[in-house]
Amino acid sequence: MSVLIKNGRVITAGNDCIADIYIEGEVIKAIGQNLQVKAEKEIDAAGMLVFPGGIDPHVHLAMPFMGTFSSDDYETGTRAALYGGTTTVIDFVLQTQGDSLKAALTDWQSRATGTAVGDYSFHMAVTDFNENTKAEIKQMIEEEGISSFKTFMAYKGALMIDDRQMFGLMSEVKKQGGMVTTHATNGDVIDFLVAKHRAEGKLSPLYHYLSQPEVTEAEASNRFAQMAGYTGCPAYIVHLTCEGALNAVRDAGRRNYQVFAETCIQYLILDASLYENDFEGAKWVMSPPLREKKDQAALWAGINQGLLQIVATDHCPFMWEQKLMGKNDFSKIPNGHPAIENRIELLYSEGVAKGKISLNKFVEVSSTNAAKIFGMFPRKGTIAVGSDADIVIFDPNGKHTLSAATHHMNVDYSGYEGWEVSGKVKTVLLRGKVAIDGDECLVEKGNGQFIKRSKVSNIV
Ligand code: DUC
Ligand code: ZN
Ligand code: ZN
Ligand code: ZN
Repeated sequence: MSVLIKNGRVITAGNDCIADIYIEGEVIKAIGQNLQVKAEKEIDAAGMLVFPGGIDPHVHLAMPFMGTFSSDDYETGTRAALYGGTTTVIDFVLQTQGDSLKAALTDWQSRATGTAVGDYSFHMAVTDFNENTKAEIKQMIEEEGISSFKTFMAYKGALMIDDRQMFGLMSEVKKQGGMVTTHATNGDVIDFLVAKHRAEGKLSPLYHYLSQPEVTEAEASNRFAQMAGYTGCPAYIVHLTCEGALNAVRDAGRRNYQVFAETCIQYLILDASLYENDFEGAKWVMSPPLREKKDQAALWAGINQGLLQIVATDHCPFMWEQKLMGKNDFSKIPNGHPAIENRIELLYSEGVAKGKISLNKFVEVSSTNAAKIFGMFPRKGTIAVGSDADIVIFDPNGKHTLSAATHHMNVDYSGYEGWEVSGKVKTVLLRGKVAIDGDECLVEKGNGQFIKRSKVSNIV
């Protein structure tokens, strides 16, 4: 199959020009003005923005968590991602403590293989670092194409590792050419505050927020960054939400440590006032919680200063029925919110259209940097000859309203109900195939490929 996309405004991290893109099979064969080629399919993209398929490196599909499972599986989650202009996602395999990394990987593969509609990869979450796990790191990187190792500094019990394990893991991962990532909040302090609030009978979603103050994240981010600096291990902080944590990253940079960081779309545009709406606030119970307006300003600045390289989602949807598990106790509300489908349109609308970030920066943080940091560049993350033809055709004037009634995520509410966005994902190509055409999804369950990733190159 060959496709010619004509006359679009082609935006990459470093370019912005009107051009045609010629695709043969799964990859881009030529880019230029007035290309004289015959293709089996022509798409007129005049007046449209054309940019690389989004990469969301932080999603949780069909994840066992807090006694339930996140409600999007690989089929519904990656399909919704495609509708929203995201062609590749990276999910987290969670090791079961006492068990091997390989066993967890096999489990996750069984849920994703033959199910995903869009492309996907895995991070490996190490929840029990010991001599056996240590021996598996090299194999994960070299044989499985999994070069990033996620850790939790909170969720004591099933997920959290202590600093001794963190240090050991960083030392080994550095040696093998990988990266350590973390959920950077101080689990012990959070557990103290959760217990205190529960003992005082303070049980509404607001107390989820008040149990994870900024200091819990700033402290853990700094501790993680310092350990990364000392061990020399490339490091990455997921879902960074606040000014204090951003300053920990800034300090690490001043010491020439290699600490990358991601924020998520919700932290840029929503704030903690949403927790004041009684149990309605459960829609935004996620960890870390939403923060303050001053943090939003810090995060936008952090993007433009290059301190935050990626805007992801931490997509982890739960049905309202599942959220109700915590009706009488905030600590039992499954943590997470749905955004996999909304990220690109919200970032364009709130970021580019409102003049907070440039179009090139938008492409960088929604796609290119994730491909570079996580070892998929230049196959993914750009529009270039030889790259996978993962392409979004976007109508910058496609105003519409976000709603659970029209979204494709398997969740019965929207965190953005009634939100007006100023642009719309119109057509999406995944490896040369038209996957989304307006309201239609033209690719099937099983179309998504597992993307093996390379060692960490250290270049962004
Ligand atoms: N935070 C969430 O909100 N959900 C999943 C895991 C996490 O760290
Ligand atoms: Zn997390
Ligand atoms: Zn997460
Ligand atoms: Zn939309």
